[in-house]
Amino acid sequence: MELPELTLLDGAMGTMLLAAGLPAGAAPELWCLSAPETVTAVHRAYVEAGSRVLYTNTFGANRVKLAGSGHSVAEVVTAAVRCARAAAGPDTLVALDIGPIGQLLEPLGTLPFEDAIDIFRETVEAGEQAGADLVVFETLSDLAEARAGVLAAKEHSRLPVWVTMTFEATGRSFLGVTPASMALSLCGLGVDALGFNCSLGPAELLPLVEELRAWSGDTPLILKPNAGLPDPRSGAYAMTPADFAAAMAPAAALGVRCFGGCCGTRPDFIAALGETLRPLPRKPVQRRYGVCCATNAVDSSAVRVVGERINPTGKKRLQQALREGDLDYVVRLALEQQDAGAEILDVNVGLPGTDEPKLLAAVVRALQENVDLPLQLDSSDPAALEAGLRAYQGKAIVNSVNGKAESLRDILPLCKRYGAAVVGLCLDERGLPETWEQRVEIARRIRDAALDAGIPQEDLLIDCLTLTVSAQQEQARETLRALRFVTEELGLASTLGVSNVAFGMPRRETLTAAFLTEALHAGLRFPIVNPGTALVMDAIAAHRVLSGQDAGGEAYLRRFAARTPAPAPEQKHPTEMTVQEAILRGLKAETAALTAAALETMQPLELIETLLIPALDAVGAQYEAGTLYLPQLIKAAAAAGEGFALVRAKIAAQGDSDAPSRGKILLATVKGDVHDIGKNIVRAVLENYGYTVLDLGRDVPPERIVDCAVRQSVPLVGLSALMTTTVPAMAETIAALRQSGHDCRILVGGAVLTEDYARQIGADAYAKDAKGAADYAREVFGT
Ligand code: B1M
Repeated sequence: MELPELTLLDGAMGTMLLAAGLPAGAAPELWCLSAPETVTAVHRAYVEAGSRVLYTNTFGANRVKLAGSGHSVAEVVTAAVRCARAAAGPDTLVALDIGPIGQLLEPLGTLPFEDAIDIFRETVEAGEQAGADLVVFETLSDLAEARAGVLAAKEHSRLPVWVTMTFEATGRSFLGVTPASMALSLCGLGVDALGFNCSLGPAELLPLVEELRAWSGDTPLILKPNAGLPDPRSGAYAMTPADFAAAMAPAAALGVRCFGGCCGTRPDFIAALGETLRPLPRKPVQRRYGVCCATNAVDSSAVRVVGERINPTGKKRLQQALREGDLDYVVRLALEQQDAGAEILDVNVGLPGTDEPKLLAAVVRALQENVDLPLQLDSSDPAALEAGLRAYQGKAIVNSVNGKAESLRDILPLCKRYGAAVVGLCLDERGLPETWEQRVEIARRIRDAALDAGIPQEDLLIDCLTLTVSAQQEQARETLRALRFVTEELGLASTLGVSNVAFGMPRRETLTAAFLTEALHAGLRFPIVNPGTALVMDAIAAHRVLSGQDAGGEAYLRRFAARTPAPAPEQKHPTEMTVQEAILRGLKAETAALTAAALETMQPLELIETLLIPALDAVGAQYEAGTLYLPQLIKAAAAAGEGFALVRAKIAAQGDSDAPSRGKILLATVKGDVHDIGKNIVRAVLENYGYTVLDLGRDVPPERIVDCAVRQSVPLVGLSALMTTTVPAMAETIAALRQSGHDCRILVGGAVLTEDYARQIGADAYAKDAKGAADYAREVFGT
């Protein structure tokens, strides 16, 4: 689909329907069936304002959100496409609009990735059948969900695919995705256009558009922001149509071709865009290539360290871990390499007698949950590579294809389909060539095949292959000559596993580091090394200074600042980790082991106060500072949960379960709040003191709390809230309890509360911790 230089999209739909009488809280999509003429009237108003792409009223038309509505996805989507088509002129496109599913995908939530693809498939198929011209996924903040959408559309329809994601003022999506990761992954999957919607106002989004463009090249960009930032009190958007259009105009110089509006915009905003926007000369940009995971992109224009240690060859402990499904061990290897300076991790799980596709996918999932480094999937089995690539939420490197016809035929299409970069090994049906010229000849053949398969040459890394000098001394020169030619004459990036050069020789590190230095000098870009080898990493640090990649030698100075001559970089053995580090890294097994060890010498409450809570405070502070993202917050909470479970068990074991109850206490975390770690500690301590606790859980509405307190004649109700936004729900619950006439005392707690505030909202008491809660219970029950 060829897009004109400037294309006007439409503006908000939901608010237009609300203005037309849609009851608040009703599903707007259902109006395509019950009030189609109103929906068409909104579309028509946008066409009259100049829109040339109409988004169907199907934002929530998926099987999860429509469940219980009495209507199928196909019914709603068909009616919605009809509504848009009825307003569209001959030169207007109808875009099937698809918003987030409404459930978090694994591992953050419970929705499996393949189920997400299937949910999107259903909507896309209905849209294509109903005659939509393209499909647009919008308002996504999870790269996994965006990938699921694109794969669903590409695998089940012929429609062009657009994707817009929602970013925050931090420059990342709510789930920590960067514009670079978004661009690398989605352009790799072959989207037809990409950009931002909703999020912020135009002015706030322009720097992000600039970054997106640097990583997405010529792919058309979309900008559909809100009408500025909302007034925090009224929620109203402040921008006028003229302000909005003026703020959008500079985006034409940044490669934006599709302009529209989101929350707070109306047809007059689109009309103003039409009057104001003009094609502008494109600001020059340095195109960037690389690979990424969802939260971290690695630019391939500089030397990048690829960690080699996740490879079972010759490693008994890793072999055992892979056979037993001990993925924590694999994650530890990954973290050690990250700490030692790896920027990409090679992942090889090929072990005879295992199901490699299943294992590679599982390892990929475990690694991307815990480590924010891009992965290089290392296998010769196309089925394993496909399973790994499907599970990988980013742009991976495939290691490898070689010059054999079969390898090129089977593996390159996979790289193209999943948008991966690829390593090309200089060997073919005749084996490993002895001369540098023959290697270059194979590199050329691989490059041509990659280009034919639609893979840009910037996504190809040639491996000229390292042989052992102890057996074939002259081969080191051949490798280096091939490498230099590939770099200088073919203009391709390269990779090389260097340590093999020194096999069978004394002081292997010395020889490896020397060979690596020569290889870097010949143009090596992605050395595959053990980042735990100090000499090797020192050689890379030195090369970065000498080649100008380390500006001012700052990284070099930092590396050696605290060191006496060249010891190994610090590698922390898991047993030396602190509870805080284990929680920060989201390591469940380590947190449990370290907590269990600490419990041997510490009292449970002391351990909570001095180790677990400070660790979570550190996590919370980093989250607030924007240096850690929701996925890590969730992982850290899950790891801390392992520690808290052990502490609770210890508290319970110290109690006397046969003693008669000292009284009944109701506990709940209030409506809208899912934080329950603190409340669960309070429960354990109260039970330990001999009270019977009725725990209603978290996110509990006031009615349920009142109902239970009244029916069970509970004399003491304990409420917990952790967020400023949920304290009002606590006040509401207290008011409801008082209004019910039920005679009870109310105790409140949680990190956001204070004594004063507790009094203001009508509580009888505030406890700063679990022990304080037990003290107050003793006061209430007199025992
Ligand atoms: Co979230 N979270 N979280 N979180 N989380 C906070 C609370 C936050 C302060 C982090 C931050 O930004 N610095 C922030 C709130 C900001 C604010 O309102 N001021 C926040 C946010 C924003 C969010 C989300 C909105 C993030 C998002 O989705 N964008 C989201 C909210 C979802 C929702 O509730 N609707 C969210 C989600 C989560 C997780 C699910 C990932 C996880 C909770 C898991 C769970 O509880 N099952 C989580 C976590 C772990 C935290 C932090 C890091 C730790 C909370 C905790 O468990 N502390 C927290 C930052 C922090 O507190 N430093 C943060 C340990 C616990 C033992 O302490 O609960 O205070 P606490 O309990 C103590 C005392 O307060 C007292 O005794 C306990 C033991 O001493 N106490 C009582 C508690 N209740 C009591 C009741 C009593 C008496 C004493 O009598 C009845």
